[in-house]
Amino acid sequence: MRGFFLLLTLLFLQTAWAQTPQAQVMEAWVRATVAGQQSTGAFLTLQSAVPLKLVEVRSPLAAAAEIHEMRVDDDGVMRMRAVSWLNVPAGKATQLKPGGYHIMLLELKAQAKAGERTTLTLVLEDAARQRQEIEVIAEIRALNAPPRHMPQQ
Ligand SMILES: [Cu+2]
Repeated sequence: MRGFFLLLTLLFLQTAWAQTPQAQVMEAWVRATVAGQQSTGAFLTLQSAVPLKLVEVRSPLAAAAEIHEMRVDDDGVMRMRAVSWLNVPAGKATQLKPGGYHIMLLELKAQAKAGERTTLTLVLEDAARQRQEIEVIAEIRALNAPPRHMPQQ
């Protein structure tokens, strides 16, 4: 009986926590890799009622992760480079997608196989520098799989 009440209390706490999210994460996915590949991209859409910064990402799939931007260099070549954070403006969707901002999973611990799942933990910071962590499940999709919301040809 005592254990039962403890369980109820834990469930209640978890619900209370889940009801006060500042940010929502949608459409999280990770690009599948071939054997031996060291890194891959992770993509998602973030939406928040208040301005936030995405400051850190972790995944059990990778020993390290970075936030990357795509930028055309002086020589006209598009390159990606790490940034310290990504602004998530209030009230509009911030998309991380192939060819744009993305999460780079580095030093992969295993092959990312299409159809499997992994988790991404996002660390977000608000204007008062309070941090929150959001854990999402990300589907691993084939190398050439189009995003789900794109029309199929
Ligand atoms: Cu990258």
